[in-house]
Amino acid sequence: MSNHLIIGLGGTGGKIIRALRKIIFQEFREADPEALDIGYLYIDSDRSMMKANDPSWKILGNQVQLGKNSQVSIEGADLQNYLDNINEYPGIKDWIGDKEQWHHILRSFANGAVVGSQKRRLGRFLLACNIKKFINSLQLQVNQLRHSGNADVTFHICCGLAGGTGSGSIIDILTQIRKLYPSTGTSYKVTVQTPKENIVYQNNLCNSIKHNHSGSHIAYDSQ
Ligand SMILES: Nc1nc2c(ncn2[C@@H]2O[C@H](COP(=O)(O)OP(=O)(O)OP(=O)(O)O)[C@@H](O)[C@H]2O)c(=O)[nH]1
Ligand SMILES: [Mg+2]
Repeated sequence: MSNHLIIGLGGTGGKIIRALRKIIFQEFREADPEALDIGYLYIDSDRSMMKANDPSWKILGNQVQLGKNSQVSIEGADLQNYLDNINEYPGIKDWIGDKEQWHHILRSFANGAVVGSQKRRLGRFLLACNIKKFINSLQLQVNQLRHSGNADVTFHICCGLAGGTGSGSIIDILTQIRKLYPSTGTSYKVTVQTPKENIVYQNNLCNSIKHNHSGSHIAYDSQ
């Protein structure tokens, strides 16, 4: 079987991975059957679905939660420091926008962790601040899949479009994957889960994905 890496962004991405792992468990009676060459990467600024004993990942009395190597928390820490020294971050500087506006946004989190909060640019910012962590985890997953001897990997990227984390990070995630794995043997599938009412916005994002990345895309009706 060919290699597949399922990448879930934000809460919706995590829920898609969780549903897939439950279906696999129901079929095979184990979470990671040897017959399937599937890796997972769940990236979120909200860690509530990442706990080892989270009951929502249970099926037929068994826990199918992801291992730590499959989880990338991009919760924000010290974002103000990035803003104060923005010239040191050329990869962020050009799109981050008005520092004053950010001041108000970050203040709303007080001393708590900064999560995407349905703000796409914040989701992008959070990924940018954690990009090395993401790249390390991505490479680890791809290397593990390639141990089978087959170098080809299909990347499946899943997320919702109305949140901050998933829709804010999807373009950069695709770009990083294409940069790291440019070989022609590598293919991409972007699974965007969105209700029908969002069709206009969905199309805008999909066009953006098509123009910037030649990977295929499947739109889902979540209803
Ligand atoms: N109507 C609609 N709701 C959505 C869509 N995508 C996500 N949602 C809802 O928006 C909320 C946030 O969705 P998440 O998938 O958790 O968003 P996220 O990518 O994690 O981003 P944040 O939570 O904002 O950081 C949830 O209540 C979702 O059900 C969408 O495309 N359409
Ligand atoms: Mg969320």
